[in-house]
Amino acid sequence: MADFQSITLEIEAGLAVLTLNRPDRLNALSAQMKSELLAAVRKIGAPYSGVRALLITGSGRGFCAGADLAESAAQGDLRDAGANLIDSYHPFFLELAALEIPVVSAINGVAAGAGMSLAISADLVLAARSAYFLQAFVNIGLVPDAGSTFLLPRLIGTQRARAMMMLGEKVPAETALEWGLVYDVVDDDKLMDTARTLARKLANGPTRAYAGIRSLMKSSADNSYAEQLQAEAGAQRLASRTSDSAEGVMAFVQKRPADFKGK
Ligand code: T3D
Repeated sequence: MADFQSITLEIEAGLAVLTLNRPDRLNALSAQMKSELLAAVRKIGAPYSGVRALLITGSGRGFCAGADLAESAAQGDLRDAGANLIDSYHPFFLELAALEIPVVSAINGVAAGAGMSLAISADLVLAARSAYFLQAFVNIGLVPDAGSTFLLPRLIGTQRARAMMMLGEKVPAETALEWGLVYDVVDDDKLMDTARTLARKLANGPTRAYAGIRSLMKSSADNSYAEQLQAEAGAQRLASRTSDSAEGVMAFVQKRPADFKGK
């Protein structure tokens, strides 16, 4: 367990579990938490870290209530939210997006503001039945940030994204599932077991193929059809040369489960 104050990070057998840990503030993103998140994601993404999947969740009754508004208020007239984003949010969100391993988020309660941006930055978002999503920004006169205007319309379409962003209303987990914002919704008491099982499956899977899938899903947002076919061919060339691909094919022929090593 690494030595952090506002988060915890456990790494076991290739699975990293990162827990936001300021439950009395609904895990709001303080300066300290953001700097610890950056350190954690760098540790996870470091060469030879051995981490093959990341699970992100929150402690207590919230996933993350977004920016720590007590800190925002304390900045008073000197506050420049744009500078805050560039200095203390973007480095973390960019490193998270650049990870070459699958990321799962387990949404245990409210995911609001930049906390919602974090929730939907994951490849697979799993929500507890009592959880909800909130584009809280507009309620305090701000615009969505930390990637929400990029990710949200791509996940749920522009009309629903605009409604969430402009109305600032709670979207319950079941609605989020219907809209395609989350992969699945489970009973609250099953959330962490289900999330760990899912993340463990990914940690034991063909890691380099997952890296290729992450990269292709990103490039498909902007590429033409022809460019994306080309990107698929490039990624497939790399994947087909991995030991895991050789193992997958051999396991199929020998009618046994594949034993992927992430190489
Ligand atoms: O400058 C920049 O940093 C730019 C970046 C901006 C990114 C953003 O994320 S902007 C959006 C910031 N987030 C919000 O506006 C959400 C604020 N919170 C809420 O609207 C509500 O707390 C919730 C809807 C999330 C939950 O409501 P509820 O009724 O379940 O809980 P609560 O009683 O409001 O909150 C519980 C405690 O957590 C409470 O403290 P207390 O009274 O028990 O001492 C509350 O003040 C605290 N808390 C909740 N959210 C935040 C927070 N403390 C600091 N920052 C928060 N965001």
